[in-house]
Amino acid sequence: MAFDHDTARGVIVEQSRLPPGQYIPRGRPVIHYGRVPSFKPDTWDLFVSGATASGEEHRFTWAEVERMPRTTVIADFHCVTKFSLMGNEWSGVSPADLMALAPPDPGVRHVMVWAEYGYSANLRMSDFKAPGTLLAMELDEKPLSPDRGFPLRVVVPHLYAWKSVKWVRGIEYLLEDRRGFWEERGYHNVADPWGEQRYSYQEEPGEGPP
Ligand SMILES: Nc1nc2c(c(=O)[nH]1)N[C@H]1C(S)=C(S)[C@@H](COP(=O)(O)O)O[C@H]1N2
Ligand SMILES: [Mo]
Repeated sequence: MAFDHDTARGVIVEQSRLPPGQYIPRGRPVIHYGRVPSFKPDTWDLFVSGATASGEEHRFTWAEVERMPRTTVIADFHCVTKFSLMGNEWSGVSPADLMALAPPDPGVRHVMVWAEYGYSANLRMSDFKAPGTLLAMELDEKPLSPDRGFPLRVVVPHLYAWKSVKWVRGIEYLLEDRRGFWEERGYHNVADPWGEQRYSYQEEPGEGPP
């Protein structure tokens, strides 16, 4: 994971490199499990739940999320099925800015990212807070398309792309790690593409929940 802060452009830029076993496909594949949800701005909200500092759940309307500070990240994106999408410009809310509005309990070490229809992915707090991680609203200076996660998705460019949850609806702070949707179905709990951490049978002690 190598990210630089380009202060002249005000963006965070990842050093572009193809991880082992990955290739650059023709076109720009879109992948997800299930249907594309529709966005209903009047009822949509983003929750921050679990082990919050106050013990209360936080909820933000779409208008409130739109007013949060913006960060831009330029980074590649690696799917475990071996294609990589290089040089994506994501813009949205950094986890640090969201956590300032909805602080976690000091004991929080993991998060579960929740999407429409119950899709989820767990992240170590260190990966959630990493410089390239974003709650993105835009890709390449345009609002996300519906199939890429409109209105809001997480991007974790330094991990395999199933961790980059589309159609995000909430962040759950965890005191103990728990497996998300693909992590429960045989995929690696950490998912570092540089270490080819593809499957759960590759996990070393300490890399997954007991
Ligand atoms: N909500 C949700 N997010 C998801 C998925 C999904 O099935 N549901 N699939 C993941 C997988 S496996 C990949 S490779 C990326 C694909 O992102 P893209 O369609 O923008 O290329 O989204 C991830 N985020
Ligand atoms: Mo994927």
